[in-house]
Order: sequence, then structure tokens, then C-alpha cells
Amino acid sequence: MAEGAVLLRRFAAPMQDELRDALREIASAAPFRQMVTPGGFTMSVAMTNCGNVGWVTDRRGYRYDPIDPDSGKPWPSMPPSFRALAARAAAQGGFANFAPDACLINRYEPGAKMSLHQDKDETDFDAPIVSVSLGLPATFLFGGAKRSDKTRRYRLTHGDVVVWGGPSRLFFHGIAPLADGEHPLFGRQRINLTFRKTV
Ligand code: MD3
Ligand code: FE
Repeated sequence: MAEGAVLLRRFAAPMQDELRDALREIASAAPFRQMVTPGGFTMSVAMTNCGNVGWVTDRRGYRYDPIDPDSGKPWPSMPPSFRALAARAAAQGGFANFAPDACLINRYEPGAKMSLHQDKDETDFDAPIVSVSLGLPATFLFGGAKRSDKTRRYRLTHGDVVVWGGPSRLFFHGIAPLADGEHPLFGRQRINLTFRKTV
């Protein structure tokens, strides 16, 4: 897709049942919620996290926080199956010993989108980000190092895993509004996991 970005089609599909069960457990302890941006907009994507820290946004800003602000408790721990999947994908993409400390979980219902942005709230940009797409297909918008760079569109479908390392780690990206549909296992939604090493 770009230097350092490796698309592994259907890589996570063999683990779909295990992923679905683990997600159900995480969401029962830390329910999906639509967070508010520092600018005061409610995101169309609903989010939760697992791992040592979770990504949060509110009127004060964006940050990684060890505590879920909705429950006041730590985020659910990262299931060993998640950790292993992320490490195996990263290795396949050329990054040995990937040890994520955070997994941001995005839930898109039809119409939800994510505007063009960079992921730069982490401190270690040498570590890749690993993303896992589950459920309904999405149109992924992939730009370059500058917001004004032209974007290309990729269709990400159920089970697709992407390793974002090297220069692509800081490229602008987003998700077009999700088209309606029904996935046999995940129903009327798309779930995206992003594994991050934040420190
Ligand atoms: C390219 N999520 O959570 S996954 C995000 O599908 C995010 O939910 C989108 O962007 C989603 O920050 C896109 C693909 C992705 C994730 C992280 C990246 C692409 C990336 C980081 C750097 C470059
Ligand atoms: Fe992102």
C-alpha cells in the first residue's frame, strides 16, 4: 500500500469466533461509547479499549489513560489471543517482537465515519500499528505525510489485517461513511481493532 504498510488479506478470519467472544466480554466490562472531541463534536464511531492503557478523547484533549473514565476502573486486560494475533501479523510485516500495550476498538454502524487524521498520540513511532477489520466492509482512505496529499481508496473487509510501520506509520488516513449491510457473524456493524505501543 505504501512503504512500511503491509496488507494481510483475511489474516484474522480463522480466529473470528474467538475474537467475537473476547470482544463481547470486553464490551460487557467497558461498553462502547461515543466520545467527544476537544472541539466539542461527538464522534460517530463508538469506542472502547483493552490493555494497560486506552485511547480517550474529551473536552480536555486526546490521551492514553490507564482508567476508563466511564467506569473509573482499569480497562479490561488484553486477551492473550489479541496479543498473539498482533505479534504474528507484525512479524509477518517485518516487525519482530511487537508488544502492544493498548488496543483501541472502534465500532462503526452504517453512516459512521472517521475523518482524515494522523495517529501521533503515541511516543514510539518506530513500533508499527496493527489494525484488524471485522464485520462489514469499509472504504479506507489512505493519504500521505501531509494532509493535502492525495488519498487512495482501499476496501478493507472481514479478517483483513494491516501492519502500518515505517513512513506509513504517520500517514493521514480515514474511513468513509460505512455502507449499510449485514455481516453473517457481526451483523450490521464493522469493528476495527488497532494495536499500539504507546510508550
Ligand atoms: C495508518 N482507525 O483508530 S484502521 C484509528 O478503521 C483508525 O477504525 C481506522 O484510524 C478504522 O486511529 C483505520 C487502519 C489504520 C490504523 C492506524 C493507522 C491505518 C493507519 C496508523 C497510521 C497509518
Ligand atoms: Fe488512525
